[in-house]
Amino acid sequence: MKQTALITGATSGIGRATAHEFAKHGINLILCGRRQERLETIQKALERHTNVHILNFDVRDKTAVFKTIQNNLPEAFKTIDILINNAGNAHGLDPIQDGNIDDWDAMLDINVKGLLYVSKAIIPQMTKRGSGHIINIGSSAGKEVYPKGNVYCASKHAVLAITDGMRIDLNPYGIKVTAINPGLVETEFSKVRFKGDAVADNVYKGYKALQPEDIAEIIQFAISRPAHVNIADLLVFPTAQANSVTVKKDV
Ligand code: NDP
Ligand code: 8X3
Repeated sequence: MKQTALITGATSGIGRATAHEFAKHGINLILCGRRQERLETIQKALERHTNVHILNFDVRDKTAVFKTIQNNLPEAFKTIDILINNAGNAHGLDPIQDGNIDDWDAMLDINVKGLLYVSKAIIPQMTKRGSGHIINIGSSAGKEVYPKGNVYCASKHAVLAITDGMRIDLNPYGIKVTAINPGLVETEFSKVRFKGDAVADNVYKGYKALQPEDIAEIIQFAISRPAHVNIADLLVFPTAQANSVTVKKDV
């Protein structure tokens, strides 16, 4: 039986790479994001390999999340075996005293509350069936706090706490819950964090950062373990990175 995965943040970076990886393995895909044109382009590219349905919603919009997931899924996509909670970003990199309140709202609303809304919309069918796999994309920023990381780090610490909480509460239902926590991955992440500022161009320079495909392969590995194996919590860095502030760069 073909499995079905719902991936949030599938229009870019880790989410898009995961969609490609899953398509290679014939997994049915529900791809979510806000950029409709990108969703359609990715759908077209992947439909050669598997069945693809696209859903356009902002994870911050509680009503849209529930309405879209409950009402806009064709019969063939209604049973979701794998949920990849990936949508998220950092917004800004400022000391707490200079932080922008809109950035704080965005990070907490998207990275934390958005993940909760999407999970809440999907968990009931998993508990009912007594099966499912939820993968939350955390970050090394959820394991440690770095200078000016304050609220982004808080949002990713929250993702890890929620992941642990889900694993405990969903344990009676046989549902796997996994946190994948990457260090520096070369995506649009820095463009979003620095709002297109030129500083974003330097984040991945002078060393080989993780590529989104590296994370996608790890996610594929996690979802393809035998039924009795759950990867609970995985931290992955580029070789050049030892922690959030230690990165060996060519000068
Ligand atoms: P990208 O910026 O490339 O991708 C972010 C994705 O999230 C996009 O598809 C975007 O889609 C989606 N998204 C953002 N805001 C919303 C929203 N309000 N509603 C719905 N979707 C949204 O970044 P990454 O691929 O790097 O990031 C993916 C995840 O990985 C994030 O949770 C990030 O925190 C985490 N991560 C990233 C690391 C990195 O170094 N890059 C390291 C560790 C973790 P759209 O704009 O179309 O809605
Ligand atoms: C993304 C990695 O170091 O920019 O979560 O916080 S970092």
